Amino acid sequence: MLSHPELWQILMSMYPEKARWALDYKRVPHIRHSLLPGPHVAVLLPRFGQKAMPILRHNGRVLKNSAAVLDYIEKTWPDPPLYPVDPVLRERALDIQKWFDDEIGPAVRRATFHEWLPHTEYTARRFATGLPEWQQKLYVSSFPAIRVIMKLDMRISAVGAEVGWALTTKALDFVVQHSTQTGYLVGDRFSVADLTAATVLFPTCLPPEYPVAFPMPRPAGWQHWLERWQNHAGCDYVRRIYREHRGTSTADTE
Ligand SMILES: N[C@@H](CCC(=O)N[C@@H](CS)C(=O)NCC(=O)O)C(=O)O
Repeated sequence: MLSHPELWQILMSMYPEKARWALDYKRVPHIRHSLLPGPHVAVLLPRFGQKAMPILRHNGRVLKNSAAVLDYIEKTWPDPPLYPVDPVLRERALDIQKWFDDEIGPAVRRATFHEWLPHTEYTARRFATGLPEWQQKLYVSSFPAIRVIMKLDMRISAVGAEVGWALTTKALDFVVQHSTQTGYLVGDRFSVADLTAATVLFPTCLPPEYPVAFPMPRPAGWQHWLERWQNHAGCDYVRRIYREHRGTSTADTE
């Protein structure tokens, strides 16, 4: 009998959300291991030789990087498909995934983390959502040290945030332009391209179907960030894709 796939994730992060969404979309029962940024390094590095998530383990195979994880999921559980059948369309969908993964995701992250990180309590509790209060408190108290490493690791700076604003506009304009005819980025149905674009843009548009609730109240800078985009037609696309295709969790454990 085949075992359930196991997914290592940060609950609030965009790339693990791609993997969760693909598993949920294909109704694959799975196990999730949620880690806190900072302590995650001690868990993942010795075991997998990598600290970035998602990491998927299934039947002795370990997949790292969200595109490789999605490719494995697609080939192991083909229905419903996330890759277009037509090879030209498939290549186009994978190119769009790559652009969002490599350029837009890190840029959105630099801009949003620039707003979140100075707010210790807010950011630490955001990452520790769902944990018992004593663990949240412990994480809040250790967060100033973790923040230093996160800033260096993700190259968070005011200049990076500026670039993030510009690339977010570019990405929102892109999804509007390319979904006008059919409602989807490639061909006339939901694909890996839509899943990736909507996931990478979730911190910009905050679709209600995103499966984890963010704490309130929001820091002013982040509130400003959200208000800046809410009326952009690109956010209508992101919210529609989430509403129509996100579905519910098939995880056995969260
Ligand atoms: N290009 C990678 C990016 C993965 C990534 O940056 N993951 C973040 C979460 S969104 C992470 O695990 N960061 C913690 C770390 O790198 O230590 C992918 O598509 O999987």
